[in-house]
Amino acid sequence: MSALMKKSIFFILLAAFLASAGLSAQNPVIRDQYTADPTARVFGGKVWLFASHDIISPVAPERKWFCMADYHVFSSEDLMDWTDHGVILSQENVPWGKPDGYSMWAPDCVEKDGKYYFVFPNAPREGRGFAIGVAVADAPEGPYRAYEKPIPGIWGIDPCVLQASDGNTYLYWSGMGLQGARVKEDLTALESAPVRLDENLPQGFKEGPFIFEREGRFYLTYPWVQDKTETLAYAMSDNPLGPFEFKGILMAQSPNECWTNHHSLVQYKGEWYLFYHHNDYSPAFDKNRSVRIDKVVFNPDGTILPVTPTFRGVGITPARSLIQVDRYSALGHLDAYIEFLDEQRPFDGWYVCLSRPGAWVRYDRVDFGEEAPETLTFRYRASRDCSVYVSLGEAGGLFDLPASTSWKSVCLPASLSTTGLQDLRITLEEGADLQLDWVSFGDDGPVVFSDSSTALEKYMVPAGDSPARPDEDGFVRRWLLLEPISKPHRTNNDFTETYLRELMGQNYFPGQLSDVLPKDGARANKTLRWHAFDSKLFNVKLFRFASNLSEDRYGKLYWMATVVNCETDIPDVRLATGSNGASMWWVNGKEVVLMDGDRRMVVDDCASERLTLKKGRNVIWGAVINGPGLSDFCVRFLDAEGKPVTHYTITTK
Ligand code: FUB
Repeated sequence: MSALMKKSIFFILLAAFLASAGLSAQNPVIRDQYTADPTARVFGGKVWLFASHDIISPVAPERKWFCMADYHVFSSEDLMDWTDHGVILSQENVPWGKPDGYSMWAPDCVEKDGKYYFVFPNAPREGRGFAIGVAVADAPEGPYRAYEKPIPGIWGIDPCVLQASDGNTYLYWSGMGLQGARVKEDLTALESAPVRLDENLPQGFKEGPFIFEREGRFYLTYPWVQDKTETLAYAMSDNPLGPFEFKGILMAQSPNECWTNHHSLVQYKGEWYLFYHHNDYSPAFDKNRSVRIDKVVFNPDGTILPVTPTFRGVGITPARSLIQVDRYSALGHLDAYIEFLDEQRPFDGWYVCLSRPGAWVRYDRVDFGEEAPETLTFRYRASRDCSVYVSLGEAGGLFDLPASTSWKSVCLPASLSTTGLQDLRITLEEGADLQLDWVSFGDDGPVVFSDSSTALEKYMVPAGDSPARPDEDGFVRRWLLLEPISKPHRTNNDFTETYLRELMGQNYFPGQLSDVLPKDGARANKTLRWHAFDSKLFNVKLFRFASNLSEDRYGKLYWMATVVNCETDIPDVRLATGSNGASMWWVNGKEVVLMDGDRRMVVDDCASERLTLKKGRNVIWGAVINGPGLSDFCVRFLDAEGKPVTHYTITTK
């Protein structure tokens, strides 16, 4: 081991990649766009989240008001991993709505006889204020078609539908107080005159009614301004249209004065959850909000215990994932606080700062499974050497973190006899101003890297939780990379077309070229793992990736994959590639580019035939082989005029 290597202590990125990142139901739950006014419904065993989609006004950004042009829907089977099914309805597709009204406020959705009825308020072409419309689909994710006309006789916002046990369907909304009426099952018309629901309730502005039935009783829950901003309050009745008796506050007003709150309650897998919103990603502008989830507990008499909003949210976090301790369950005292990693890029998330000895952060419900971990990786920054004590139930240990003014990941041996479900607590023992981005437990033993190998951070970083976008030149920078396979070659002249087809046609791992990608950190075979990266450069530096793993970096075959997600079909595009050395590329299972010979990395060196990127997921696979010398690649899509295609997102699942 070189002197440099001895000096370096376990500089590592990799242990963190052993984990499958992103699986954790921390708040907010949607981390790449604003979401508000959540209505959660259970269809087909999954939770479907119908939400408003807050944006900054594209026409008058200085107008600080609500602005929404469309709706997305999200689904989850575990409330932890959410799939964004994309836009289900936009303002241009509502025949009766203003195509530039930007008023697609709080929605709801219900199912009846295999049809999904999506109910939403919108600004009508004629007149002022809001009408309430309906769009229908055969599946919760759409496609939805809006009715020609809004529901007659309603002016208002915040529709909520109840399919009651009495066999009737009821619609509730706000506008001139909270109102409710019986409606037809297909929501085309009211079947009874609207009644006021709030007449017996305490004074104060109310909106956003959400009504549900539980054990024969009806709960009218609603945002209510008791003091300055909206609390969530509730009332109960034996009748779906009341009269309702006020019961109390379900969630207090927010301390940072986000003026609105809006919510729904849902029972899923035996537990009750409150979906609500807060302006986590937009502290300076409270009309850009984000959905959160916390648990709800009912008292034996049917009343509801007040819900405390948390960052930690619901669900269990695997110990071997990136544990975002800034989404804490509790903080030690005022010497611990959170900050954005980058204020200009709020969706990158936060770090927690332990500013003085004694400051601590606690993160509950970490699952270690049956095996105690062998390593603990910290991603951190600190201007002084720090020591932290990590406790997990009975187990605990002291960890030294050397000063580092830039973000760095350090993997340390951890002899913590910890299994099962534990609450994690990290206390600063020595040092000051320790900033922690995440921690992650692992199994493979710490890997010692030389200082130069830490330079990988200059080229690529672990893929973020939120979907990525191509860069402004259209280059795809998010990739799953398989640790390189040894294929010694003294020269690159061997890379003929026949040789490449034979080499890359062999089977190296299960699921090769398949539509389903391996998880970040998953093993491809006994020795090699997959890692999801965001490249800092347009060209992905495979050589750096290899040299970070071992000194042996020549004569390697690399496999890579990514997913391009399109909102609509994108026809007439070419996959343009460059690589050092030879490579092959596949789109949706079909070979589209083969680059043979002794190549240098040249942008758009080869391009595929014209192809269509289909609406939804498009899976791209690649394989690059190199003998002596550096290795890298770049990939982008070009349109019919040769311009980069940039209107899609990139994920690795
Ligand atoms: O999202 C716009 C409006 O803010 C909703 O309709 C209200 O309930 C409030 O959350």
